[in-house]
Amino acid sequence: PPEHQPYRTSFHFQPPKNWINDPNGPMIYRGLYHLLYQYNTKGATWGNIVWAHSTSTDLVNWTPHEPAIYPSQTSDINGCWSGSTTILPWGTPVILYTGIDPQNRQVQNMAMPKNLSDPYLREWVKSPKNPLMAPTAANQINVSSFRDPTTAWLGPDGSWRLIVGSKRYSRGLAILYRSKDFFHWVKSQHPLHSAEGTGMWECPDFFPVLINSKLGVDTSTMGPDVKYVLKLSLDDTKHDYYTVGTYNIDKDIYIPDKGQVDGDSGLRYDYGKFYASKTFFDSAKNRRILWGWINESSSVNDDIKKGWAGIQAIPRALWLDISQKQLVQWPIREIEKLRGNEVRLPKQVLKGGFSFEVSGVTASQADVEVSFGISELAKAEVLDPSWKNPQALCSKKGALVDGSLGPFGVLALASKGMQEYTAVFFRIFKGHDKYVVLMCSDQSRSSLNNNNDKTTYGAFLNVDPVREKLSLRCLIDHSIVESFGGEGKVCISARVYPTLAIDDKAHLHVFNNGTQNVQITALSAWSMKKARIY
Ligand code: DQQ
Repeated sequence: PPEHQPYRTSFHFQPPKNWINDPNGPMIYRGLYHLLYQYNTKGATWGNIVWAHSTSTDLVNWTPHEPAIYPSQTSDINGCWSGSTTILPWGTPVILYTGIDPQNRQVQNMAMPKNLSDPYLREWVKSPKNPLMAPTAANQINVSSFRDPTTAWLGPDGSWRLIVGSKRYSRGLAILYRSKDFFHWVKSQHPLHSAEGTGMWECPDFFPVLINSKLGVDTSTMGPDVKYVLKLSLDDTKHDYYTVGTYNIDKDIYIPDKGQVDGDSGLRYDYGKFYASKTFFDSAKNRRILWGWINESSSVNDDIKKGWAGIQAIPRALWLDISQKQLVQWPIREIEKLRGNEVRLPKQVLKGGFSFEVSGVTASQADVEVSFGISELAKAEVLDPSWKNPQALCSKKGALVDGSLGPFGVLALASKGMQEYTAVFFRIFKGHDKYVVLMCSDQSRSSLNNNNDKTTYGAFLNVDPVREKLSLRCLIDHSIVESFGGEGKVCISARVYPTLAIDDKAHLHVFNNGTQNVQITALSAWSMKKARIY
């Protein structure tokens, strides 16, 4: 085996080597989960893209297969880019993906399984009718901004619909197509949705979510008990943002609800590194599952040295919050199978200015859940009305900046002498009519190696600390800290590359750098076992 690699993860999805990016066409077929993804067969940077393929019975352990799709036709000879699967009503999966043609135009192609009785769906046959959708002079589609078809949904009129990401000048577009037979696709006059100033929309995702339920529904489900989510990956800023709204099937348009914001200042799936994500409906467990690509924060040179780049986030179940204003995400329950010995601490007061080590877990490979209760709310620092940008506020008030209520939280991947650590924490402010909770992931001291991007991330968390406990879960896996605040209302994923806090030299602490005491109402930490990924 190659020399020991401290940054390879143990329970996140990653192939043995090379570059990976977007998750493509996730699905469940005959009880097997399929993950396909953008993969460079030749190196640790983007290029030579094929659809690599793995399957799993539990979304935790994976079996690799040969690439499912690779350039082989005129319509994809310069690349097989992102796309989705649709399960047809009689159970047949169909892939639609973006091909790059000889003129470097982006076109949409189809592939079908060669042998439906192979549960692994190892071989795929491309349609001789490809491309099924192409930019032409008549349809005025931008030839280099036309990609990433979604899962199709079936309307009450018997026509299939899907969207393809695009832009016109700086207006982001979700171009809508309709088809009666899945082969002949006709572009609609109107996009499903568009927004000025947002730039190219990559990897759109459009799906229904149930009101007042954590269960997921098939993409074609309609009716009074669903709302819709439109997710877009903004090429300009590399963030996945979404809005919640309604789908007017008669006009075939999506309308974000009042108060929902299109673009980068809108809601995000994840306020750290997380891009080009995609959901699918898990018909075996009636849930909607989100996959997202998490890129490196290291330099390209370091990526080439280590021979790989990119991992997939732990799959997350996702549903509509009871407020109907945002989504909630939680790591799939199956990941808890990897939990080993548990360290559980009794309820206790965490005094202002104090911290302690949580010992007895493999801190480089752990799952930590902690919840805080706050009684001295009146002592909260007043929120300056100009502090509107949570990420900027987290950078300004990092883990070492004392406050009143907070910063308190977790120090992950900490070295013995505290030269390195990643701090995930809360601060509570007094807003003008309510308390405001800020959640931060501060990477500024995560590594002594300054070639890494150590940007601090942050978000406001919609939890009322008067009535609710403030919970934090961190999935720590060598070079990633994936954090969930408020039981999944805010997610922040950070890539970090400690030089000292590696393997058994990593430590885990709980800290409170505020002047006020807080209560730890529960704390459990588990050593995580290694998943079988390849
Ligand atoms: N990655 C794919 C494109 C997509 C982009 C190419 C998003 O299809 O727009 O690898 O990361």
